[in-house]
Amino acid sequence: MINSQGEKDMRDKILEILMNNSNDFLSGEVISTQLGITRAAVWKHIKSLQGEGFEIESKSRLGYRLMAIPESLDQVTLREAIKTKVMGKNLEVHQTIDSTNNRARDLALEGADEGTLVISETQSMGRGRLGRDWISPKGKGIWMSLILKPDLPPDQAPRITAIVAVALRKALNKATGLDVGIKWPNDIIINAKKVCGILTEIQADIDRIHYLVVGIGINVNMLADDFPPEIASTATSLRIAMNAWLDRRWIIALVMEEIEDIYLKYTKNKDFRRLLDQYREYSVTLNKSVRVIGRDMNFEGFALDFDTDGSLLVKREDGSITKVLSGDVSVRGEDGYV
Ligand code: BTX
Repeated sequence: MINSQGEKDMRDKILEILMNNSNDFLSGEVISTQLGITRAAVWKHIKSLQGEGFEIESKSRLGYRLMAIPESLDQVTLREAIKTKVMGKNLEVHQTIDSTNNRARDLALEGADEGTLVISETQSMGRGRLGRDWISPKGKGIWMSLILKPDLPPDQAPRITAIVAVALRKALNKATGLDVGIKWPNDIIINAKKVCGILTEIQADIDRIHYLVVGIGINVNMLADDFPPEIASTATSLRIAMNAWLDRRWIIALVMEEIEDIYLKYTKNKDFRRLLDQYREYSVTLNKSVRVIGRDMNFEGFALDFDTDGSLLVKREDGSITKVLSGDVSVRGEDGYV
């Protein structure tokens, strides 16, 4: 049983060595010399990794060889999969946690770098906007939070949600080949159902963002009966849409690539208009009759356009235009969820 931090670090080092030499057998002696531990200790870690689901062939005189890694997410194998320079470079993987957004917030408060990523196999208190729950069944989705530190005033934070939405849409389209849309402000849609949600939380002064935690929940390998009845008709997963199981590591890597590309371009040239064009192109909200339901508003109108701060412009029956800020409202198409 591996329980101390030192033991965990050793487990990670042994796994790294095995991954970097997976074409050959590596003797217990070579590993033990490299790490300054006994061969018995190496053997104990190998047994424990096998218990976690790593397939490690063991041959007397030859040593150990890694044959296959388990589906469950793990810091070492995920680090290997993610090829980006900033996003996901610092990585924390948990088996279970209350909410990855909470952990990312704590890390940001401790000064974690931009691009730090927290992932968990399940969340006991995953949340959406306005105190809503986010269902996060173990091992079936991607529940993760990314720390960003854009040099922006806080009223422009919705732009970051829009940037991440555009990046997620692109990544999920690459992963599935399917039509993927964006429902303003924070849902990614396949077949008119929610496959992914974004929860942006912010820590800021009046004129400057300190950090943003962008929580991303992607339903990957859930089947229809993994969704509780109250969301069965509005939620879907990549597996349901594709009729195929997907590798979560690959999708996380794709998402990190797209966020890095789009976010870093934006922070360099600050050209939000170009980004809005892409947001408009894939929007399933625009040019539709919508119902705006907020804390202190409830009205019908026509979704006209997005403003340069990322808000939605809705034309009301009397011809007036109301600017709807994200965070305050849910927008429902008149014909159902989208
Ligand atoms: P939202 O408020 O737009 O959506 C929440 C609503 O979506 C719920 O009220 C429910 O109706 C529905 N819902 C709940 N779970 C799911 C699901 N798995 N799939 C589809 N629909 C669902 C969206 O908020 C933002 C969600 C962000 C989730 C990530 S996961 C990692 C990070 N940690 C955390 O606590 N939240 C974020």
